[in-house]
Amino acid sequence: MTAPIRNYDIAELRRLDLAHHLPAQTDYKLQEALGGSRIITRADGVHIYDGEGNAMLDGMAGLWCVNVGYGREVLAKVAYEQMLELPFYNTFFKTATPPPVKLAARVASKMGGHLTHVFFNSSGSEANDTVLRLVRHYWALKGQPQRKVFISRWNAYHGSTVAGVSLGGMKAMHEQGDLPIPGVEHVMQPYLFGEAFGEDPAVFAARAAQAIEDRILAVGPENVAAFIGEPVQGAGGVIIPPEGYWPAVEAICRKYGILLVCDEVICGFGRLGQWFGHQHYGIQPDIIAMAKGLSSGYLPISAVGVADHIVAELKDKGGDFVHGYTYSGHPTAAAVALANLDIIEGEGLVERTREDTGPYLARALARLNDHPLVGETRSLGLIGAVEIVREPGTNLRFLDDEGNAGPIVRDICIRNGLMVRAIRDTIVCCPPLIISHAEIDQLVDIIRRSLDEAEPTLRALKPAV
Ligand code: PXG
Repeated sequence: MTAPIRNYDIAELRRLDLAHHLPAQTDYKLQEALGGSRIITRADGVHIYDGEGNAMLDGMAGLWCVNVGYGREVLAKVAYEQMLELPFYNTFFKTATPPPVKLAARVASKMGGHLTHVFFNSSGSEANDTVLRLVRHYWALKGQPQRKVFISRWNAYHGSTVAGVSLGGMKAMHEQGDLPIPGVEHVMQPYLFGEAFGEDPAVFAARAAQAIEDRILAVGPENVAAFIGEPVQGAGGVIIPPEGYWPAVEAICRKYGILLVCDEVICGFGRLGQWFGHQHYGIQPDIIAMAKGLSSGYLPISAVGVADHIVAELKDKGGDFVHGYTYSGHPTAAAVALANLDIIEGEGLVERTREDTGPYLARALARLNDHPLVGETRSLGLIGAVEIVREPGTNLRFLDDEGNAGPIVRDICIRNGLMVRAIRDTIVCCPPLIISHAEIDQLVDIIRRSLDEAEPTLRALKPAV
């Protein structure tokens, strides 16, 4: 069902936006120059609508999160009913409410293996703060308090809080706020196209995993608490590691008794065609962080899945885990998340992504490989990327500074009715899991048309050689 269409005074909203609002991850000078933010007023299915009434295919599922698509009346009803019964109560000091308890059990059944328990938070960043505190607390309980170091990857994204930015590997984010905090080490990412063009994938997978072992040895294995990684790096540019990488990383963690943490904030809840991304790679993390698809973004909620052996240590040693947020296990958010999981399960969206729409997207994107601006297309499940290059068959970018072409193509895509993200010179997509074949074709056709339109501008950028 579509929400009633309200008439907004968009000019006034943009004026207020400039006068009072600091939107997230925004250049405020540019916001001013553009006369305010783009105002999205409503959405339905896989489409979003802006204040001028323009419809756009939402190739990003909001911000990698609206897995079940927009306009799900049942989620609104569940929130309404829960708010009337118990809008809020906390989970501090040995208290709980029904929705988070039921949701913990439900999430545990999807995680499987030795991941049996769940700690709730409201965002992916908060989940990773919980990860950092939980892991260090665990090692202290184990009598190894010196095990503090997290190993992560350059270009990883783990959030925007102090722990999230520190664990993440975004240099531009590190530069603001004197981060990372001590005790985080970054190693190379498994980005074959960008960093090892032409190298044999198996050799590269082994080399990228070896970089982790080398760093463990440099830091001293007795000081390393955990390795953290997204199964597929999302905000880093949809970096899909080559086959063999994850099993090798898991083996290295086991060899040195280091905890393996998977950040499933994007990869969870069907995105890669399994309930969780690590299940696609056949590995068994000790901790996972999840958010986004847990509620399909209808309300903010995130969770940390924890292995039984960690929980056993907490239960054995006792003492408060002095950590938690007011909204940990928020009953309304948890109730909506449960109903969201009912939809994902009831509509078979995980299997559909794995067996039908995921392969369909891969084939559709592959049709772009003959385009003179395309260096590579790749996807796994319903997350994909198109690499923009100056010469086909290479990974040469426009100008020496990577990052000029992506935003140009992205802006044309948006004008042509497709919301996508540009990450440097990579166009990425992550549509709602309900997307149809025809809409996938449309998504890819708009990218092609936009590349065609952008080509003269991009060729004009080409540096004189
Ligand atoms: N981990 C991963 C893997 C993420 O993708 C977070 C943690 C943090 O979640 P919260 O809910 O705190 O935002 C994310 C979030 C982008 C972009 O530019 C990506 C995210 C958030 C905002 C922008 O692609 N991912």
